[in-house]
Amino acid sequence: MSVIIQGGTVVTAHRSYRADVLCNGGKIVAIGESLEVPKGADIVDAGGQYVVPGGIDPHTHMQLPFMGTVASEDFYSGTAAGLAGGTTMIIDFVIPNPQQNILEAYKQWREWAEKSVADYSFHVAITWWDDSVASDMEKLVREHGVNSFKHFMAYKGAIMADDEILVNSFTKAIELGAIVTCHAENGELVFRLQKKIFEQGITGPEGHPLSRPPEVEGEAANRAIRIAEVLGVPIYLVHNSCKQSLEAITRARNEGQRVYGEVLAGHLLIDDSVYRNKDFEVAAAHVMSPPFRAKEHQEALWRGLQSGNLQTTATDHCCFCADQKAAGADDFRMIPNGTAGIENRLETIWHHGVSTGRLTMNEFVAVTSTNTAQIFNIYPRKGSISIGADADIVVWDPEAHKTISAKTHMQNIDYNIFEGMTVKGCASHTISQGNIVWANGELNVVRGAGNYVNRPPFANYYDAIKKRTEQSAPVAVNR
Ligand code: DUC
Ligand code: ZN
Ligand code: ZN
Repeated sequence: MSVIIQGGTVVTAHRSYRADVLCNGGKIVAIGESLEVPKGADIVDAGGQYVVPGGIDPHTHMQLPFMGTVASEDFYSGTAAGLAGGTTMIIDFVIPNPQQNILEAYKQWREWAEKSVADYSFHVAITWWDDSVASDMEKLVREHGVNSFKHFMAYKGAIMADDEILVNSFTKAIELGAIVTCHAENGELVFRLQKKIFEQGITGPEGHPLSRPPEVEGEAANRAIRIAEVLGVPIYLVHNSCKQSLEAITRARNEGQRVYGEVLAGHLLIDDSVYRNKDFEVAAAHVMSPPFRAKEHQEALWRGLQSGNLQTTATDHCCFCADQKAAGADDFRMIPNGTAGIENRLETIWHHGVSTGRLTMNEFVAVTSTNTAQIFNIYPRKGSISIGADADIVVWDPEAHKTISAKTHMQNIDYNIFEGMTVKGCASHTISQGNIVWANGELNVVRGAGNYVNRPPFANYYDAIKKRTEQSAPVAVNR
């Protein structure tokens, strides 16, 4: 079945131009003015609208078992909600328990993800270390299309990676041609501060940001970056929420280090006053890590995107409903960490980014799709409107209005952190694998239609780094 998108303006990360786009067999097969309409093709009228590559969310946690419960959004409902908002691919996380075989965990996540309605891939977290982890990392890269490994520097006593794990894993990653990613918060300090604040009698959600100040994030960001520098591995820092981690990234990039930074739509738009809300349910609904920050950090994060020191946007979509958040009613440390957003990322970033003049339309495409595809080595199959690319496309109506609400959203969670926000600019149509799956407010998805996307290692680039390192190896003085 063919789909033709007629009369729109194609917007890529690099340019904007008038063209029709023809999709067949799940791929883009023709781009040009006044394309002939194949017999029986579905026609999408994109007059007055933009035709952009489907969004890629590089950071989601569907049905994650976490903090004694399981995230309420599964791979079916989560990828469907993504399509409703113009996100056609996610990169989720396999998070093995400490001592759990990482290949086994990967297979478990693959099974859970089979119900996805849109394409998906996985970063794999390294939560412990021994020789079997090293050899399973190798299998994941060589046989299973994984090219990124995640490290949680927080969550002491659970999934935290200490410096020894970081050094071992980063060293292995470079051998394999994989990129390393980090959740940068100093877990030791968080543990200490949580205890102190709780003992001071602050037991409610307002204790959450107090126990995870920006300095804790800045320290870990800087440490991860410097470890990566010594070992010579490219590094990607997830969910930068504050000036301190942005400064660490900016400094390293200015020195020529290959460091990438991600920012969440939530961190760009929501400040820490939410934790002081008198209603426990509202305050707890915002508990995620790193927490929302004081306003000054938001403007800095926008400037990070504008300057190119932050390259990607994500959501850290990890849903817990009020009954799950209630586990921390008497102790903020027990509130499951996580908020939603996959459905609203593109529209909130368009409204607050493009409509305010902070980002150009092309930059919008770069930070919502193309840069992620490039950093994680799936470009131009994903993140581009080009012949031969996957037909994952969004028709973007810059005039459409919408007021975001948990009452109307598709996400499987009872709260929306953007509740009441009116945005101008929304996905009128989403095309996934060449099929129209979202049109004018209606979803038409097929359970299990999503495909696993293999991400090959960065072989050539890494070979060059290894060669350079060997050439500059120190020499012992001959005495
Ligand atoms: N932060 C969250 O808020 N939830 C899931 C994991 C994480 O790092
Ligand atoms: Zn995280
Ligand atoms: Zn996360």
